[in-house]
Amino acid sequence: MKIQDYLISSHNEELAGNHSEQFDFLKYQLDKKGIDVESIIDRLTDFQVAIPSWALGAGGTRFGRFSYGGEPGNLEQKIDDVGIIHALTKSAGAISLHIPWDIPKDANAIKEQAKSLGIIFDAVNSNTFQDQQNATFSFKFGSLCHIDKSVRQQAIDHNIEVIEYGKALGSKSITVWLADGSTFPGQHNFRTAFQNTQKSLHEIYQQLPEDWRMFIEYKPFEPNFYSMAVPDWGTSLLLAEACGDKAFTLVDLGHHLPNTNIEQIVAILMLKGKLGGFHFNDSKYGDDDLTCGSIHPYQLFLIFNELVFGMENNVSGNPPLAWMIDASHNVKDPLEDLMQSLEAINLAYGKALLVDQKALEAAQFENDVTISQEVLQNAFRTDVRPILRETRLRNGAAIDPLVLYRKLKIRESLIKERGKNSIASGL
Ligand code: PSV
Ligand code: MN
Repeated sequence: MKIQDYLISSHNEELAGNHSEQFDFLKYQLDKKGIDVESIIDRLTDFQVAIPSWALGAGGTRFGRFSYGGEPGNLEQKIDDVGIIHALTKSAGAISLHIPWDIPKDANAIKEQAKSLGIIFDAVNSNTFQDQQNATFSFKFGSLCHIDKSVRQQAIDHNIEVIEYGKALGSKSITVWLADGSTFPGQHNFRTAFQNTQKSLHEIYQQLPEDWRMFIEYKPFEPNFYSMAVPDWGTSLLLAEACGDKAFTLVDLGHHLPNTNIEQIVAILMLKGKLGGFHFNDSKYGDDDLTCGSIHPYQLFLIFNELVFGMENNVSGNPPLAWMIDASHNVKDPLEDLMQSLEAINLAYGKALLVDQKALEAAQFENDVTISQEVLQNAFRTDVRPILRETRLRNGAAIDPLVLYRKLKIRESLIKERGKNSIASGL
């Protein structure tokens, strides 16, 4: 299913009058403060967030899964769904695939399809947290960290195969997230588990094409509840440093214990030139995979403030970041939820671009804590939604993507096309 341009234009024509009033007023106010709205629009236009192939269907919990209806049943349909989101927002121009769920039968045809929708292939993801059909060894007790060399080799080979699939599609990175760890004290020798993980990652790293990057994701617990092979950013950074220049830490917002200062982690990783990418979501308790910005919008803004500062003061040559949403949808239409996440991410980015960095630096220099807070909160409390709408309007996207999605009855069409019980392969 493809959204025709004229449907977007007529939606925009309907909303244009009201939108212009709001945008012109905000622009006038920001101009007076010396803020260049045009450059914010340019930055937002360039900002593309990848959609993971596994977030397009209902995720489910440990207790059950309730199908959404019209879920994409194959890779082509997943790309179509990202095409819908991208057409409506023009800010989701990439898809991240998970192997073996998304093995393309015909890589060239898949590439063509994605290209026709303005979508590129973001990082490819390996999967050693499930046993694959006909696999010789089980990953029940780990993969890259496993005590048995043969199991480690099977996991290494899988990652190398994932790189091959990525090469065929034009991806430029692989993300390794490991479920490896132990659930009970005594189950693992921590040092051995770390050394095995490091050696295995290095073997994969050696097969990385010259222009590729490897992202090492960390997570403090789950599925293992006592120790994880890569529990935190420090371990990820050690492993990335041991691999080499093309290996980086990847921050998934949900992979922190409650109240962790994620913005500080981001700042230090960027200072060291070792932040590779980002998985956006939100959480109240753990890896809840909720809609971005639905629980902690101020934290998201503070993270973006560090990202903006890091990008503008890039002393260590941190490469451009890979942005991706990593969420799970159990009670909302996945496409609607993803658009809500995109809105929250763009809002946080837009607000962070408003921060008066000079005033903040001056206040910090004076130890003026009150003004430091004011500077940040002035930006956070500015409603930048008119700027987001203007960005979409100029780029041919919908002024209000969610309203148009509902008006066009897209979910209903997808159910008609794919059936009520189609199931997306994935988590
Ligand atoms: C599991 O926690 C997880 O959500 C990780 O964040 C990965 O990025 C994702 O699954 C896909 O493997
Ligand atoms: Mn993730």
